[in-house]
Amino acid sequence: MSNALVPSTATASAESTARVAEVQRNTAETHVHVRVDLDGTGKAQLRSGIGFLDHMLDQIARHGLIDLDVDCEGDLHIDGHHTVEDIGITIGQAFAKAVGDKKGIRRYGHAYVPLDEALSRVVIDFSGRPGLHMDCKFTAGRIGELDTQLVFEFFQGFVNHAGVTLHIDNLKGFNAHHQCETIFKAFARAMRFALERDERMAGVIPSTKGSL
Ligand SMILES: [Mn+2]
Repeated sequence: MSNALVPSTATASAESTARVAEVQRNTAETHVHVRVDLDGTGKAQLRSGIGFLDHMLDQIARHGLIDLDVDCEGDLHIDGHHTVEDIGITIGQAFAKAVGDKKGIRRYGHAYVPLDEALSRVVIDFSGRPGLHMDCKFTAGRIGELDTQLVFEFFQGFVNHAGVTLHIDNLKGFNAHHQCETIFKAFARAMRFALERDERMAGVIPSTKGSL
């Protein structure tokens, strides 16, 4: 079969379908509700229970031009681990649902984002294959109420459930708030590019395999 790059006939309606998804994920540790609109305007309603995480999720919405609602009741009396990881998982599930069959998207995206002395590069592939490669040596163990080790857990959760390959490199930075913010902003920009529709690829799944 070599028809992977031939537009299929059933794409016209798929392309006008809203890329919106809602996921409710309940465990004994957390209850997470996520709603996402990949073609949004950057509006966010965020109640993760961790202030600095809300600030980071806001970057995803704002710089990804994604509408994002996140509501979490987590076991923060233990620590932030389950909350941060499960929010990553649930956002990943919502993205996988919203992006659908990936017809017409660019698939790959990358961005470099600075914030004063800090600089990060994020490269994403909506490949269908989970893979996280993250290199960031945070200069502090905590940023506000967020344990910086949990940034990795957030992205691991996202990657596993969104089915993406994600390379995150913090290239420079002294202030941990800046390091983290450049990562989330670059992640948002990279996703925006990867998820936007490429007019020259209308109705085409961007893979020689014919599926992603
Ligand atoms: Mn900030």
